[in-house]
Amino acid sequence: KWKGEGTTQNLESISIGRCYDYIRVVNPAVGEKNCSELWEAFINAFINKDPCNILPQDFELFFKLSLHPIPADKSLFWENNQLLVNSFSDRARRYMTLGDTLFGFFGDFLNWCGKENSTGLDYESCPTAAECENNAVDAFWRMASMTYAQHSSGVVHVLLNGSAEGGAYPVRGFFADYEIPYLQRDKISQIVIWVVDDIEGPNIDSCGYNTVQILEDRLKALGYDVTCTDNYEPVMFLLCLDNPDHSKCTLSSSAPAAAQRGPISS
Ligand code: ENP
Repeated sequence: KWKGEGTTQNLESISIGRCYDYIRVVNPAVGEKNCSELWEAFINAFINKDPCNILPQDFELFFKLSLHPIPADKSLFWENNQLLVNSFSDRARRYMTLGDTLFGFFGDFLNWCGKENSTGLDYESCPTAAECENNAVDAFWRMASMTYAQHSSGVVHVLLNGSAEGGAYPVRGFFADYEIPYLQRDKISQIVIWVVDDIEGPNIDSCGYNTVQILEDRLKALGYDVTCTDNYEPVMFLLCLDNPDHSKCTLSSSAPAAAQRGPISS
């Protein structure tokens, strides 16, 4: 019926299992959460309703129950580089992206929708954003983005892809529409932007150019202290794991000569 993929098979087991994995293994610092109650709050947001009329507020109870503190200086926003950002954040060990919070972890990479006049899930198909903006998945991520932005504090980071077609900063997107407007100015000391190109990719955007300039201007106009760095080295190191021979991946020769020559064999 719809053009999009249907609900992920075994959604209930995956979500409840992820919830327990998160509170017991990934990030026990969040304390006790009732994972079955979270699941109920989650599906009650969209089952037995018109799948094209789901609003972020429908997930309010789910977000209230799953909310936990986001450590200061650990927030990392992103666009167009999900796999890179996943390895960089290291499941909240280094940074805590939205996908590394309990509420983001719960739904990451999954798909879901209900059916009107039925308490079942639709495993056949779900509406795409083009078919209807108010679908259950987008409503969830809108509320997730707003909640995450509202609870971010200290130094806030943004990792953008300088090789993305159409620009590193999509001027319409989750970051632009559901995160920036919900950041709390008085809790945020600085916004650090990193623009990293794909190793083989074109250099479409950089700090001070095109859409990155638009982002910098927007954040400054909102009163933020903004810095921007191109091809931030720690992220380059990660990219270089998969491209060790690329010229961009040669380590600069600042190490002492003996260290560069390697171990002395005698
Ligand atoms: P995409 O299109 O690269 O990736 C979407 C994929 O990431 C989907 O598999 C989605 O799970 C999962 N995902 C994780 N976090 C988000 C998210 N936060 N979101 C939508 N999908 C998310 O990502 P986008 O659309 O550009 O969104 C990036 C935004 O996420 C940035 O604003 C960043 O700061 C934020 P699923 O369940 O849809 O399969 C908000 C919207 O964290």
